[in-house]
Amino acid sequence: MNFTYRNPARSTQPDRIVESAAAIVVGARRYPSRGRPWHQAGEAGSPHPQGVVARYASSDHYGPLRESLTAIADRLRHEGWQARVVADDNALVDREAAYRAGLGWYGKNTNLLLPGQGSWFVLGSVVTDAPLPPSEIIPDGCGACRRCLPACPTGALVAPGVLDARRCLAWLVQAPGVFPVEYRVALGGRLYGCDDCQEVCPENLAAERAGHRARLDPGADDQPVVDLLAVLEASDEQLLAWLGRWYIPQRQPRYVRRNALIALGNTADGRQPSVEQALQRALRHRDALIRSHAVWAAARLDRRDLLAIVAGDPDPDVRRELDLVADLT
Ligand code: B12
Ligand code: SF4
Ligand code: SF4
Repeated sequence: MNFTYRNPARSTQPDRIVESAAAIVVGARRYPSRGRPWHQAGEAGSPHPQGVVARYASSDHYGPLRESLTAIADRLRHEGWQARVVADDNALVDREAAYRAGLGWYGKNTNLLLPGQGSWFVLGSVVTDAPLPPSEIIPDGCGACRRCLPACPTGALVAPGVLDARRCLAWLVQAPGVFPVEYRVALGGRLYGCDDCQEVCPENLAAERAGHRARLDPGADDQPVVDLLAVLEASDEQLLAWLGRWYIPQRQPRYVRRNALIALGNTADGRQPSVEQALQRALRHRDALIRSHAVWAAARLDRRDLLAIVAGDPDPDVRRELDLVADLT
C-alpha cells in the first residue's frame, strides 16, 4: 500500500512542506452521517440493485475543507507568515496532526474521534512558520467500549487501534487486480468505502442524537447509493466523469465495474431480465477482469446456466474463476 507509506519521511516532517514550520493548524469538516439508505440499498433480490457509497465519498467534502483551510492560510500569509494547506494528499499523516493538535483521540477503529462529535469528519491542515501556541492532547475516550472490533465484516480490526489494512474493505475496493475471493461476500452491497466500524460507534450515535447531523445539508450532488446496472453499462469516459473523484487504481474504471459485479452478485435478483442482461454483457466483456468477476456473480446469483458464454474462455483468470465456482457446487 502506498499513500503516506511511500515516503514516510516526507509525510512526517512538516518542514518539508513549509521551511521552518513551527505549527500546524488542523481543521476537521463534518460530513452528513445519515441519508444513506444502507438498509434499503443492497437488499437481496432488489430489482434495482444499488451500490452503497461510504459517507465520506458520497460527495466532495475535501473541496470545502480545503477552502476553509485556505482562508486560514490566507490570513496567516497576510500577516507575513508562510502557510500551506495539505489535506488527504499524502504530504502529511493527517490523523496524527489532528491528534497532536488536540482535536480528538484515536478510536479503537483507528479513526480520530472528536469529543462529543464522533468521527464523521475529514481532516486537513495548514502548515505554517507562525509560532502558534500548542494545544492540549485529548485523552482516550473509548474507555471499555470495543464495539467496533467485532462489527468489522472482515475482522480487519485485529486488536484495539490496529487495522490490518489488507483486509479492510475500504482498501480492497481501491486495490488493483482480482478482488480476493474470501472477502467478496463480506463486501455485501458496497461499491466504494465501508462505514461499519463507525456506524456502530456509540460516540457517533450520541452525536447523531444530539442533532449534529441535522444541521448538515447533504447537498444536491450527494450520491449515497449508485445504480449498479448503470455502472456496468457506462463507458470508461462516462464512469470517470461520474465517479472519477474517487480513488480508482491507475484511473482505470474497470475496478469500479469489478466492485459493481461483486455487489450485484451479493444483492441482485439473477432472474430479473435487466440483471441477466448485465451478467451476459459482462461475461462477453473484452476485459478478462470483468469476465472473471462476472463468473463469480453469475454463480452467486444461481445463474450458472449463463456460464456457457465463457465455457471456452482462454484467459487463465477466467478459467480460475470457473474452477472456483465449479468447486462450490
Ligand atoms: C492509507 C489510508 C487509509 C487506508 C489505511 C487506514 C488505516 N487505518 O491505517 C485505508 C484505505 C484502509 C483507509 C480507510 C479509511 N479511511 Co483512510 N486514509 C489513509 C491515509 C491516506 C493515510 C493514513 C496512514 O495510514 N498514514 C500512515 C500512518 C503511520 O499514520 P496514521 O494513520 O496517522 O497512523 C497512526 C495511527 O496508526 C496511530 N494510531 C491509530 N490507532 C491508534 C490507536 C491507539 C490506541 C494508539 C495509541 C495509536 C493509534 O498511530 C500511528 C502513528 O501516529 C489518510 C490521509 C492522510 N494523508 O493521512 C486517510 C484517512 C486516515 N482516512 C480517512 C477515512 C475517512 C477513512 C475511512 C473512514 C473511509 C471509508 N469510510 O471507507 C476508512 C476507515 C477505515 C479505518 N477503520 O481506519 C480519514 C480519517 C478521518 C478520521 N476522522 O479519522 C483520513 C485522515 C483522510 C482525511 N484527510 O480525512 N484509509
Ligand atoms: S472500514 Fe469496514 S472493513 Fe475497514 S475496518 Fe472498518 S468495518 Fe472493517
Ligand atoms: S466503537 Fe467504541 S471502541 Fe470503537 S471507536 Fe467507537 S467508542 Fe471507541
